[in-house]
Amino acid sequence: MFVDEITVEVYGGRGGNGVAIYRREKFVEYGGPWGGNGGHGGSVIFVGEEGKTTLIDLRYQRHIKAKMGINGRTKGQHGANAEHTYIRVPLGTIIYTEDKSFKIGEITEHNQEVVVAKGGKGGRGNMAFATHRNPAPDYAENGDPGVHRKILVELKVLADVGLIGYPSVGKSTLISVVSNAKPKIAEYPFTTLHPNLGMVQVGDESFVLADLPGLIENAHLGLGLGIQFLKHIERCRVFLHVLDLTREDPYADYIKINHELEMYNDELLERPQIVVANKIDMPGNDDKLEVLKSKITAPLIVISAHQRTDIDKLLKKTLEELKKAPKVFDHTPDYVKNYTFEGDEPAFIITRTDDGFELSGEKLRLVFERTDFTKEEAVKRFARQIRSMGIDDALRKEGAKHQDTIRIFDYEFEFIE
Ligand SMILES: Nc1nc2c(ncn2[C@@H]2O[C@H](COP(=O)(O)OP(=O)(O)OP(=O)(O)O)[C@@H](O)[C@H]2O)c(=O)[nH]1
Ligand SMILES: [Mg+2]
Repeated sequence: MFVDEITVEVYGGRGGNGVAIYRREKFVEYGGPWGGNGGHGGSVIFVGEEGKTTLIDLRYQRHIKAKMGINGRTKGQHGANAEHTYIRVPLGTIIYTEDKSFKIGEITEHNQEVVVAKGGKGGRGNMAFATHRNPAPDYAENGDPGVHRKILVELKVLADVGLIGYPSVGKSTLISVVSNAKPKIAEYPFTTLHPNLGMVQVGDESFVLADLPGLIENAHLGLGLGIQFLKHIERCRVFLHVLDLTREDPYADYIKINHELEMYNDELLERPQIVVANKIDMPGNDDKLEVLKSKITAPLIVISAHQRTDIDKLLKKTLEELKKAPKVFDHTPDYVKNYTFEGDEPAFIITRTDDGFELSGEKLRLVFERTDFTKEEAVKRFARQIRSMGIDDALRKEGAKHQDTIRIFDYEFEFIE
């Protein structure tokens, strides 16, 4: 089965906790802090895999969770960083936030990596907090939570050259004789239900060819296999427009298919096309061929895919056009570079509740998550940290009074003046 769009949930691993531990040795009178840092959580990383052509694997893993970092230990030993979780995806995979408002990344090359959910940083152990003023801190940080989000994963097949044309004109037959691809071939329309990719070798050069499902009139409106496959031709730099000489009016077919391309995305008409008149082995079609020759200005190559007539000529011409053709980029705007929580969001948000105030915000959450609330010293440190963020002043400005309840995530405090 072919899957080219899917939503999955990804979870970066939580960072390991730092620990608060003291040194106890026979001849050391005052043991110092000796707790190590936690290891970093693993990230979920998508990696490009040349041979893959579908996102089907993701259908069976809708929740992808990376491993947690290991907690710090005594003797100042740091916990190990968790291994990353790698998911192999086809080239041409584009990753968006669930609502598609942001593009997180795009994979166009073999072994290229895109981090889709970063793991959390490990927390610092009490050894890391020791200073002259506070040589024996009795607190450590918890690890940061990993990024958790829903992502929309979309595949737009990445091929250099795309085969387009009506059903049954011989597109699959052609890819099967020029490449390693083994598509289904049959005389009924819509034999090909999803794109097939093949590597075509021409001398010591090569290109990737895509066999696409047949198009019919009004495909751009959803007819036949329709629009869902038109997106796969958007990335091809050259089209082989296959015409079947045994059809009634191959020239009319040519016009109609080009119209479909134009209606879907008018830029597609600017891509170089080579017109491939197929099935020349079938007699009685000379008149139709003459019409094509007189009316079509694009390069025209006459072949028989079945008999392998003039295939070399076609491949040489294709390579020639490919060398001249400009690169094609995905046009979805790329916001990934400024898509971070830091900077975009306020450090904290104050909302009024029935009995007091509620605090939220990504930065505050991070400070909160790092705090080990079972340790009194850690709680005091948390209070100092949020004071330095300006939260006390802001609460006062919002009208907070002595003994008002302040809720911070699942914790409650009393406001003390
Ligand atoms: N005589 C002749 N028949 C051909 C030639 N090339 C393909 N065919 C036949 O045409 C029929 C359709 O071929 P396919 O390769 O499946 O056509 P397609 O364009 O991939 O069709 P869809 O996948 O339905 O879009 C098959 O019966 C082929 O054997 C050719 O050069 N000569
Ligand atoms: Mg086919």
